Amino acid sequence: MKLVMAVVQDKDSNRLMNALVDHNFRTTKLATTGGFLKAGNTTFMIGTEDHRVDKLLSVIKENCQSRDQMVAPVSPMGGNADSYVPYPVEVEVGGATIFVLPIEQFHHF
Ligand code: 2BA
Ligand code: 2BA
Repeated sequence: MKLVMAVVQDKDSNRLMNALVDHNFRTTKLATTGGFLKAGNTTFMIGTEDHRVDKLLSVIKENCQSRDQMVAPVSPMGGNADSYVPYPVEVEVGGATIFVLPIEQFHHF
C-alpha cells in the first residue's frame, strides 16, 4: 500500500475530488499553504494499493493544470527583509506536486 500526497491548486481541488471519488479512490483533503507564494493550496492524502498508483497519477494529471501566477512585491515593513521582492515576478505553479510514500502499517478501527 502507498500513501500519495498531492499538493494542487485550490482551483482544481473540487474537480479532482470528484474524479477521485468517481474512480473509487478514498481520500482526505487538507487546506494547506505554499511556502513561496504564502497562498492557500490543497493537499490530498490518498491511501491506495500499489497496483492503483499509476491510475491515480493519471487521474491527478488529467484534473490539475499548471498556471502562471504573478508574485506581487511585498513590503518588508514589519516583515522579513530577506524575502523582499522589489518587482512583480511570474512563476509557473505546477498542476500537482506529488509524493508517493510506502505505508508500513494501515489500521482502520
Ligand atoms: P470520507 O471519504 O468522507 O468517508 C466517510 C465514510 O464513507 C467512510 O468511513 C466509509 O465508511 C464511507 N466511504 C467512503 N468512501 C467510500 C466508497 N468508495 N464506497 C463506500 N463507502 C465509502 P471511513 O472508511 O472510516 O473513512 C473516514 C475518513 O477517513 C474518510 O472520509 C477519509 O477522509 C479518510 N480515509 C479513509 N480511507 C482513506 C484512504 N485510503 N486514504 C485517505 N483517506 C482515507
Ligand atoms: P509554493 O511554495 O507557494 O510555490 C508556488 C510556485 O512558486 C512553485 O510552483 C514554483 O513555481 C515557485 N517557487 C517555489 N519556490 C520557489 C523558489 N525558491 N524560487 C523560485 N520559484 C519558486 P510548484 O513548484 O508547482 O509548487 C506548488 C506548491 O507545491 C508549492 O507552493 C508548495 O506548496 C508545494 N511544493 C512544491 N514543491 C514541494 C516540496 N519539495 N515539498 C513540499 N511542498 C512542495
